[in-house]
Amino acid sequence: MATSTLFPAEIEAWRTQIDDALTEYTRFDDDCPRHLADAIRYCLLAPGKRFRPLLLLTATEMCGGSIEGAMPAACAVEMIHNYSLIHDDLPAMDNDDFRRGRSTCHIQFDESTAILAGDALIPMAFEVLARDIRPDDIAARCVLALATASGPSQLVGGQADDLGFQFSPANLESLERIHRRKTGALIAVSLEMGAMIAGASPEKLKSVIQYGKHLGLAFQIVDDLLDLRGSQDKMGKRAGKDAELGKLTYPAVLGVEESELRAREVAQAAIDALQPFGDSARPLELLARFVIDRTQ
Ligand code: GRG
Repeated sequence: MATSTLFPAEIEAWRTQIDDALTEYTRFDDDCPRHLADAIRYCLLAPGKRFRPLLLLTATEMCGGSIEGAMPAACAVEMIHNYSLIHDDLPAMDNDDFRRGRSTCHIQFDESTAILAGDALIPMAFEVLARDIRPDDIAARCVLALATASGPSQLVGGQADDLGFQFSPANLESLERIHRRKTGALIAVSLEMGAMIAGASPEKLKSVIQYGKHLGLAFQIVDDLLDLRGSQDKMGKRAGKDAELGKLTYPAVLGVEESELRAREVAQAAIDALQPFGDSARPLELLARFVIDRTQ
């Protein structure tokens, strides 16, 4: 699964730093059982796009903050994202055997280890924020924002509705409500934390959150389109799973062409939300275009 050409070069360079920081955060003490540590590293260090941490660091830089200071939050959001992928792949949920170009956690290890690896990543994320983000009041704001975005009304609620709506009649409103929470919340909070850590003004904070909400939706529309016609080799996960599972998707509701149009429209709305940044909005504009044009 190739991940190296997805982002502009200057943003791409942060990927190695993110991977190094994640590696540091997965040096466990002797009380963490070996097979659990192996499962956590197997998933967290697998070649994902690191899209959420890259968004977070981009927001930090655009708001004048330090990349080093924001790195713990970039790792925390990737930990929550990874727990959600591990649990989503379980037989009780999407029952997937392939992700990021390799066997899913429960196939490579076993189901109970996969559940526990996902479980462990949740407190790890909050530990990293509480301990390594400075000053303490910003750490507390990050903890609250990430807990809210990954909680029962956002990430987990979106996932619950997504499972509940399988084989339901297609309806655009339900679909967008699911994806705003299941995909959009974590993307928006990545930008929010990145801006908060940089001490962004309320106006800029509002602007990146708005951008994140639109971008999350665009990301999901493209994800649905890729699932429909993407290649397993490029995506590193099985294509065609949504239809197999009877999932409510954009192409199922709007058709392919209308979904493509909607993705472009929503990505443009994301870019428009960046007005308070003027010319310095360029990096997030580029990321919005990458989301639309991505093939993995
Ligand atoms: C189990 C609480 C819980 C939530 C699961 C992650 C998820 C929610 C579902 C997976 C299926 C899906 C289509 C989710 C939408 C979000 C999404 C597109 C996830 C994949 O993110 P990428 O493409 O993955 O950024 P990589 O592997 O590159 O990090």
